[in-house]
Amino acid sequence: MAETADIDHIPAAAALQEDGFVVLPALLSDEQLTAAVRHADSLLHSVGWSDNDFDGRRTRRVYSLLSRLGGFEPLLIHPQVRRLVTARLGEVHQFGMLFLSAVDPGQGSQPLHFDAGVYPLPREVEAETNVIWAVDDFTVDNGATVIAPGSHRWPAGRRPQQHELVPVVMPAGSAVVYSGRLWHAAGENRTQTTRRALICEHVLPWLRPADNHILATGVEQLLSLTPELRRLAGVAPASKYLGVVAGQDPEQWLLQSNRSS
Ligand SMILES: O=C(O)CCC(=O)C(=O)O
Repeated sequence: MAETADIDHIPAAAALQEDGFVVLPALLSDEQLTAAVRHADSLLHSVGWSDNDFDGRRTRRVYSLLSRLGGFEPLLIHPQVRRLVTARLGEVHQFGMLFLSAVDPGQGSQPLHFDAGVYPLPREVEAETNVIWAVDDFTVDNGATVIAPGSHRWPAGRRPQQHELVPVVMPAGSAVVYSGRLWHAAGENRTQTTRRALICEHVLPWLRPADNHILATGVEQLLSLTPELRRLAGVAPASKYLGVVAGQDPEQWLLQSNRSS
């Protein structure tokens, strides 16, 4: 089983660097967890199963969360998680894929993968640092994410064997932070209950994010977000010359467009 780290005592950043992941147990208060669970319930209410083997034909997924953050907001900006992600990717980074995943009873194991595999980059590039929040307890039987510790260092082409995989068992309200190069997958759900997770990828600012948050969220909703979440949505430019709007800082442009509308 993957070991957990007490972020106050074990240097979580060092564990993340060394093992490619770190489990941060019970980060949420009872109130925050209750709000997140309620929000997950409401989002999943009318959602059907995915239509492909990767996402899972007994898995429900909800995307475009920035326009309906509800009880998920504290998870996306949790200070301990933010510090770890920033230590890996630098001050300016953005959300990649961001979704709620509900692995229902009967869902088999997901194909093993590493998230940064969507980018045609050398394996050595740390392009992503990602977080899986347990909305429900993650157990060996209910589809806890399985990971291959240390696999973020493996060369291209090496794939995990079954004996190299360990389940990330953690109570609801915990998070696993992991490298985008770490091999992992959602586990098989052999129970009668659903295992829900909020999955939040973060990518370098000069890469195209897997999800187009600007379009999915829209200008009006972007303006309703905090400046931090707007930056994470991809509004922040990667540099003075990358990601500007008509030569202007996008944040300034957005605020001006709001004033003049
Ligand atoms: O749900 C999980 O445990 C992991 C899902 C995942 O890695 C993915 O869909 O990319």
